[in-house]
This record gives sequence, C-alpha cells and structure tokens, in this order.
Amino acid sequence: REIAPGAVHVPGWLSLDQQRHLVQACREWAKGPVPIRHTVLPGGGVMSVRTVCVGWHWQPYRYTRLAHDVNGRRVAEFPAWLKELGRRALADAYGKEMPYDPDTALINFYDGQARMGMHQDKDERADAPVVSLSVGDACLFRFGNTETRGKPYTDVRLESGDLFVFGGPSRLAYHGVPKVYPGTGDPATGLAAGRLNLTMRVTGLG
Ligand code: MD5
Ligand code: FE
Repeated sequence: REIAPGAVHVPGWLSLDQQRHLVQACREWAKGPVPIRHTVLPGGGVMSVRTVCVGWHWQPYRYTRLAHDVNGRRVAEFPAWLKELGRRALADAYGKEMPYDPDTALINFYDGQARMGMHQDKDERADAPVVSLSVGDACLFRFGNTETRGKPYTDVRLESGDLFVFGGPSRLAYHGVPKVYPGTGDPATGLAAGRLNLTMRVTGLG
C-alpha cells in the first residue's frame, strides 16, 4: 500500500454507505452556490474534468473565497464531518493519529473521456498531506516523481471506495489520470456513470 514514501493507497477504504453519502453531498455542492464547471486555464485551455470546490475556490493557480471566474459567489463551507473523515483517513493510512485541519476540498467529476494531465499540486502554501477519495468508475492513476512529468512513474488502478494519501516527500510528486474505465462503477453508490474524486487540502491561507 505504500507506493512511495508518504504515498499510501488504501483500497476499499470507504463503505458503500459512505460512498453514497459522499455522492449525495457532491451532488448538492455541484448545484451551487458555485455550480460545477469545466475550469478554463489561463492559456485558454479547458479542463476535461468538471470541478466544484468547498471551503476555498480553486482557480488556476490560486485559492480565493469568491469564485471570480464563475459567478462571483462564495463557495460552500467546509463541513465538520468532512474534516473528521480526513483525520480518520490520515490515521488509517499512516497508522497514527496526527493533527489535520483541511480547509478546502476539490471535487473532480470525470466522464468516460475525461483525463488529467501530469501536474504538481503546488498552489497550497502548507505542506500538509492531501487526502484523495474516489467513487464510481475505476481509473488509471499515474504517480510520478518530483523532478519531471515523465518517467519514472508508477501506474495504480484506483477503484470506487479507495483512499490515497499524499504526504511528506510525495506531496509534490507529478501525477495524473490518463484513463477512466467506463462501466466499472457500482450504480448502488448513486453514481450511474463516471468517476468522482474528492481531495482535501490545507491551503495555508487565513
Ligand atoms: C484525481 N486530482 O483523481 C486527482 C487525485 C487534482 C488531482 O490531481 O489536482 O485535483 S489527487 C492526487 C494528488 C494530489 C496531491 C499530490 C499528489 C497526488 N501527488 O503528490 O501525487 O482527480
Ligand atoms: Fe493534482
């Protein structure tokens, strides 16, 4: 389960009930106050995933309270139950209780064609771990290195209910999602098609 120092994959961490709860919560956030949308990059490119944020709004390449690039509204509050889930995730992945105070969550929705190119998550000013939860269709997750977008990397299949924690030296590793496997999810989660990924982060902002 330890893919690299600080990078821990815990298959099947979420129960079906927890997955259902997460899907329902994300469905509500997707409606607003800031609706889910395809993020437009500064160069004009449009991301193939659709994203909705909680706590802080992410727009490439910064966090703001208001969604200036969507409708100018403030995103939904980061809920206490999600923080608690994040703390349990860290404790289970690393085998010890640790302080963790995530203040933002990014929820990405992938349809069968969506991809995420290799990138680093470096818009946060804190070095706290990222907690990643997946529901729905399986995907190919590519976990790379901190130096380049290219090899060496490790390919991992992420399934519905899987937890991945990226901390320590793995926090700034390049990573991406080259492929989603349509039709592999269990409709009992409430997601009829596609893949949902929720990441919790500490922005380090006031
Ligand atoms: C996803 N999301 O499956 C992934 C899971 C994103 C994103 O990449 O930026 O929204 S998060 C994987 C991740 C996060 C932080 C660090 C590392 C991986 N890492 O060091 O490999 O939609
Ligand atoms: Fe990322």
